[in-house]
Amino acid sequence: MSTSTGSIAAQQDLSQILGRHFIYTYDNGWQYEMYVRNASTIDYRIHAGMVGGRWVKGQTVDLVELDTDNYKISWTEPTGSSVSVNVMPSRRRLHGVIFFPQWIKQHPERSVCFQNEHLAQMTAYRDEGPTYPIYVVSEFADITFLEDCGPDDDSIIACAPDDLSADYVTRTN
Ligand code: FER
Repeated sequence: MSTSTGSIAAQQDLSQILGRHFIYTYDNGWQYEMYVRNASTIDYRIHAGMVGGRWVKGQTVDLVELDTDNYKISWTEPTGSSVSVNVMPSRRRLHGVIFFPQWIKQHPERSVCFQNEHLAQMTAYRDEGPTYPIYVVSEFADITFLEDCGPDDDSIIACAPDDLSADYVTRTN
């Protein structure tokens, strides 16, 4: 997806986002956790919200540095959902836009699983639809926990959200 050639694109410094693991709560109450494994891959868990309980490893993403302390991570899920998240790690803020296909709005529980083990089911739901109208959720979030785990660590996101201790998501730093 690297098609631009301008000076900002040529000077990408991803050092402040690569390997970062963070827990955040959107202003609508939805709580998420993301681990930036490397420049093209994230793992994540969803702790609360419309599709709370869902988790994913090895999702391919597009990651760019927009400016100082401002990274944009964008991808499309096997479900047909598209997501674009701006992360400001030092500012401890984030903004996400999620574009849900209509079938997830109607049946959110269908996407609540460890997606890696249900890829054929997810793409079947995606292709069955309905896709439209797209349900767009645009929200700011506070990053409540942030740590540097280094790259490609499989132990960071390794179990379902429900299998974590109660204080896992309430830790702050
Ligand atoms: C996020 C917003 C949405 C995020 C993931 C999603 C890991 C995924 C949504 C879905 O597929 O249901 O901030 O971060």
